[in-house]
Amino acid sequence: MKIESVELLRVDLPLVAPFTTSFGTQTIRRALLLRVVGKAPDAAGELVPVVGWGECVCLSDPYYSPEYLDGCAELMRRYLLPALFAAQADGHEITAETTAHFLRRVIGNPIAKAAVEMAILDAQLRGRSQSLANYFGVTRTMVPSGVSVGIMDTIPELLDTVAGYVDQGYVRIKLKIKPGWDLAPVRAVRERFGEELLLQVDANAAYSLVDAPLLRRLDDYGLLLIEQPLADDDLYQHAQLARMLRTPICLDESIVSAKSAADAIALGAVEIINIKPARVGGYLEARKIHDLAQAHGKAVWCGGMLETGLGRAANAALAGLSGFTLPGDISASDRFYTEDITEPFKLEDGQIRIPTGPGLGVEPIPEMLAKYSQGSVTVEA
Ligand code: OSB
Ligand code: MG
Repeated sequence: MKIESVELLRVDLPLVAPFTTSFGTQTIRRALLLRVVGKAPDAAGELVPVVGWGECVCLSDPYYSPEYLDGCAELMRRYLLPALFAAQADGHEITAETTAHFLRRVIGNPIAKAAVEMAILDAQLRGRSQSLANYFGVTRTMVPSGVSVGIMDTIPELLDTVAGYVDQGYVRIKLKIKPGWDLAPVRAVRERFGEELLLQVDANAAYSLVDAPLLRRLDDYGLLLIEQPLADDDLYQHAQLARMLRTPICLDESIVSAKSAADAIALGAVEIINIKPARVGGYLEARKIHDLAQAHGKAVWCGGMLETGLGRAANAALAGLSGFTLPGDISASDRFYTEDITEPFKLEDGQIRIPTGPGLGVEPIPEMLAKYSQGSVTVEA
């Protein structure tokens, strides 16, 4: 496509309730959106004006991953967008498929790079009136919806919260755990909701291998998986832990690319992969990991990063691929927000509908953007 400008929009969305993980508490979603303006080929190859949207799902602080939101905006403005514009000025064609290549000089920073690629992919698909689901070859219309439940002050509060989600129809519950909040909440939820509840836990790297005896006690509760028990770079230790537990190990933070996924599989460090497109540099790399995992007989599911409707739409499309055999953290918009910036995603019989319109199939509602805006800057090509 031909990019003319990229607008970076900061939006603050209040959360319906604080969300606590082993690495901190969030009460607001500081979001960063990208609006790419330019021209892209339509189905007949004629250049037509397009607008594409991307969402940078990085968190405010570098406590989940090394990137942080304001740093992403700065990186885009100073490095990523200039690199793309320079490639374009040199006569190169910028497409979603070539974006990662033109950003390769910048080391790391997958979440920021993913957001740029997402906006270009949306613009490109809108040009030719193709949905993201169709681009992925997805034929499913709905994906099962799970919910990630934060750490609470008390067990009764947790049970009430989980009961609310179960009543709404969520088909899988994920409990955030940390040392001191692990066996008791898992036991309580199992006792209250029974053996049939699809239940899993996420430690966000809060344990180390000396905790293996404690983690082994989770084996009694029939969990689908334990997500990221050890540190991001503890691949070898995860492989050792896997041999001590019956609960399958799922990796989130450790999987930053298809290469790291291949390494983790080869090492025996992972049985199930949480695919978060941003964490691995974008939706195209995410699809590669899906394909790789499927070839190795490993299940994958789509993780979440408290996305607005933009990221949620794209995640739903990706999760329609056949290897996504476990419910993802793709909840309804009202799991986190009273008002989303797009038409809200609703739970329908425990599922989320995959958008069918061109590109992401959703776009920000101007009034919502205006209401929650924290300002924007435009970078011209
Ligand atoms: O580890 O999966 C995680 C949210 C922010 C950062 C990391 C994680 C999460 C979640 C929430 O668990 C998933 C969601 O968006 O529903
Ligand atoms: Mg996780």
